[in-house]
Order: sequence, then structure tokens, then C-alpha cells
Amino acid sequence: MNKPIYVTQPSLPDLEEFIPYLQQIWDNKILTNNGPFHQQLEKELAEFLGVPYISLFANGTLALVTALQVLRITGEVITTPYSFVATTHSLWWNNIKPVFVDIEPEFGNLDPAKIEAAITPKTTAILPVHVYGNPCKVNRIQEIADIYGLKVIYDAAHCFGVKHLGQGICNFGDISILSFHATKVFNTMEGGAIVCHDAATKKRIDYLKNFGYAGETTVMAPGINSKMNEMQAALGLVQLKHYHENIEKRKIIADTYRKELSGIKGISFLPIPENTESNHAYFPIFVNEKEYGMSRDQLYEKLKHNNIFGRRYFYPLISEFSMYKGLDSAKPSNLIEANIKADKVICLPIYPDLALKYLNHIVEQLKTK
Ligand code: T4K
Repeated sequence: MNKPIYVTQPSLPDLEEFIPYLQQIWDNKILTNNGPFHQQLEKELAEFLGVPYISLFANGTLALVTALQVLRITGEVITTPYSFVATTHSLWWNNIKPVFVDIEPEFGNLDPAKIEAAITPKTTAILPVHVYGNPCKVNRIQEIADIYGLKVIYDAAHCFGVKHLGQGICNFGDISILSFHATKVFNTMEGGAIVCHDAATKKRIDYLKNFGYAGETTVMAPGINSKMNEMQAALGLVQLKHYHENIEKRKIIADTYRKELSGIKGISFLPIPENTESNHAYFPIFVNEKEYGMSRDQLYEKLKHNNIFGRRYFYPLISEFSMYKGLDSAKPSNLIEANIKADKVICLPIYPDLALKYLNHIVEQLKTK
């Protein structure tokens, strides 16, 4: 195959479908600051995701940073090392100490059984990630948070559209954040959102993303500028119309991988979580070197050599980066399961327009050594 196959490729609507929206922006000259498309997208997304309140952001990272601020989180926060760096960076930007806790082996999410041992008098919140879009053990995490009086902020960056236990996944915890980055199942090129449960919190989030302005002459906090602009919001409105067809196409690819890879010794993949409507955002496989006869990195390089650019999400662990490595909780002996997953994972290409011939090529490469 001459064409490189990347881990993902953004879905975009036909340009003709987007042009009338651009025309409207050009005509009314409202480019940002809670314009009409921004308001419309917030309304449509709240309905679509089955959540009470949503506030749009320029990206998921700024949504995370702001989520911590709106809840006035300080001190120490319990989180997972098995994620994208933005999760922990959001704590750093708020001068909060991350406390890494290991993951459970089944889905790779924060292990509730290990949370309590990491709670100290300085702990104010738990920041779990629904990694690859698979739900954390939300009820157990909430029970712990309730006992210790902690807030729960979910990094749901991978979770657009996921339903769990009969409701939108972002209904769990005190706040959830979403990412609409180009590489996500729903993209506004760059973009993100905070989901919260009450109007007062939504109002304060809206202040914080606009420099802290609470009216023309009042500034309630040193807020930042993290608003979504009208072009992004307009694209979101068009993208939403294609969401279901895109997820259907992703499901066909995920099902094919499951069927074709199930017989390969030494390659495993995650089960479909119970009570969950998945968005098939990622397709991680885990390589057992002894059984497969090739290490994860050898396979990764071999795939690259054959123009297949999978990604090792999430290797290295966040706890391995120099700014976090010195923390007590970053020691590998504290993060055994996370290290196991990080050392074995490759995320295979999955996106709606991945053609069958390319999918077959990927499967073929995995089957032949
Ligand atoms: N929390 C979690 C758990 C996250 O995973 C993320 C982001 C965040 C928070 C923060 O949300 P944002 O602030 O990003 O909204 C990518 C993304 O940049 C990042 O958004 C994402 N997680 C992370 C898991 O993946 P890279 O460095 O791997 O992206 P990149 O540019 O190498 O893209 C991967 C492949 O996708 C490329 O090889 C080709 C393809 N691609 C990418 C882009 C950007 C395209 O075809 N077109 C494109 O425009 O981080």
C-alpha cells in the first residue's frame, strides 16, 4: 500500500454543506463571544448528549483547566497515569499536585479499589479518565467520593456520544469534559466542552472562559479566554448531522477487527463494556511478546514499515514524563497495571472512511509475522 494509513483521519462534511453557515458568519459579522452558532450548538449538544448544561470551549485542555477552577479544586487530586498528558497538565496549570493511582486491568481505567489508600487530608477531588471511551466504574467512584467529600471531574475526552447505564456518560460525577479535536469521533477542528448539572455552575464556567467577566464591570476571577468561535460552532452543527452514520461505519471496522484478530495468539483487545453504547473511538490491541513472537515495538515498527501508522496510546505513562517522574506516586511499583498496558498497547487505525482494502491490509500484516 503506497498511501499511509494513520491511526485516525478526521471526518468532515461536504464543503457545500458548510458554505451556507460560513456565508451567515460573513453576513452578520459575529465571529465569537457567544454568537448565534455557539448558542445553537450548546442547545443541540445538550439535547443530543442527554445532559442538562454544556459550555463550549476552544479545546478540551482548557475545558479541563477551567473545570478544576470552577469547582475550586486545590491541594491534591487523584488521577490516572494512563491517559494523554493533558489530563495531568490541567492539574499542573492549577498548581495542584497529581497523585497517580493504578488502573484496573480490564479496561485500563482508574482502579477504585486503590483510590482510598491514596487519599490524604489535602485530597479534594478525583480526576478519572474514561479511557478509549470505555466507562470507569462510575458508581463505585461516586461512593468513595461521597464518603470522603471529594469532587469527581471526569476527563471524558474520548467519550462523545457514549451512553452508560441508560444515560449519557457525562451525567456522572460533578463535571465532565469533552474534546472535539480533529482526532475525535466528533470534531470542530479544535474544540471541547464542559458538562455540568446546574445553571449556576454553567454561568460561572461561562464567566471563566471569558476572562472572568460577570457583566460589563465585574470580574469574578482571573479567567482565561477559552471560548469556541463561530466557525468551530458552525462546523459542529453540521458534523452533528453525520454523527450516527459515522459511528455505524466505525462499528463495522471495530467488529471486523474483533472477528479477524480473535484467533491470533498473543494479540488481545478490550471487551465491549456492559450496559454501554460505545462510540468506537479507538481500537487498542495489546501484544504479548512471548505468545505473539514479536515485541510490541517490533510490531509497531513493522506496521510503520508497511505504511500503517498505529499509535502507542498511552505510552509512555504520564508519570514517566520529567515534570511528574519525581512524585512518590509516579514510582513504577505503584503503577504495575498501567505499566503493563503502556508496554503492550498499539491503537490500530479506525475512522469512518477507512476503506475495506486498507482494513484487510492491516489485518493481514498482523496475521503474518
Ligand atoms: N484528555 C484526553 C484523555 C485526551 O486524549 C486529550 C486529547 C485531551 C484531554 C485534550 O483534549 P484537546 O485539548 O486536544 O481537545 C492527539 C490529539 O492532539 C489529542 O487531542 C488527543 N487527546 C490525543 C490522544 O491524540 P497526537 O499528538 O497523537 O496527534 P497527531 O497530530 O499525531 O494526530 C494523530 C494522527 O491523526 C496523525 O498521525 C494523522 C491524523 N490527523 C491528525 C490531525 C491533527 C489527521 O489526519 N488530521 C489532523 O488534523 O495527539
